[in-house]
Amino acid sequence: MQHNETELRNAYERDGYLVLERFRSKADCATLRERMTQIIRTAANDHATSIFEADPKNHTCDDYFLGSGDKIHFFFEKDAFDASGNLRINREKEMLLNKAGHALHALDPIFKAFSHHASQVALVHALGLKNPQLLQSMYIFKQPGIGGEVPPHQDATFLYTEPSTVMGLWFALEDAGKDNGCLWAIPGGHKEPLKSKYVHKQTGAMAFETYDATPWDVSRMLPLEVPEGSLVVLNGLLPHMSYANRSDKTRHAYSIHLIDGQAHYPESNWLKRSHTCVNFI
Ligand SMILES: O=C(O)CCC(=O)C(=O)O
Repeated sequence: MQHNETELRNAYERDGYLVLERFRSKADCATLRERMTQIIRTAANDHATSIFEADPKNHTCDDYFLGSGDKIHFFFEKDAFDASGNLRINREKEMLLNKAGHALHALDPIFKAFSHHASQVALVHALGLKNPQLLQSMYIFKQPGIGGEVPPHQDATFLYTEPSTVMGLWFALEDAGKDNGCLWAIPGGHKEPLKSKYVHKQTGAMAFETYDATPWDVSRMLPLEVPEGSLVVLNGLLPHMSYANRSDKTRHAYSIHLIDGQAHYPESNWLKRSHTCVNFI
């Protein structure tokens, strides 16, 4: 690794995130973007029309979402449709998607190779994961004009271990700035407790268990504007968000989430660990 490991770990522990500019090459980013286009075109017969909503008030929890842990499923942007469910704008399918997930890292060889890059394996070990396991992957499109806001949240709401070990690796596959919906985060906010958990109830239904309903103070969020190829590492307890993309620019990102295999992974997580969890080597 080019960076000093102790400095990286100290900064990660202090701030709850790291921004590593141009961690991956432009060629690697282009390979992933092109591969995603191919996957979408090959899946043209996939008629599912689930819409992804990140807002906890309307969070997507249909069977298509809950069954996506070991598949590559596609989710549309809410603003692509009108109130009657008809397409509002005339664009190719690939320009209407919100995200694809959640097993790209396990099912597609190109995404698998990108995800397991040796530099990332070294990094997560340096940051303290003893037995890193790769659990889920998402390709996030943040489409021009309709890319929706991702409200402030902690990733440990959606993936939790005891103790909390979740770590997100978010790769900017294109330049991400304030205009096209870059990430924002509260430095040091990972030291605050988890506000809610998305749990699979014994009834089979999904629900948010809320421990603190106070909204995050968005005035404490800093923009993480990064050039293409940059990696943002996010502690699972770090409050972060992204605003809507109202620009005419795309802002593709690829995000993977890891846990430490030494920690307990409760069965109440929406994602079944047995499905796609792989050693991060
Ligand atoms: O890419 C985005 O806009 C948000 C991503 C995010 O919040 C996440 O990966 O946890």
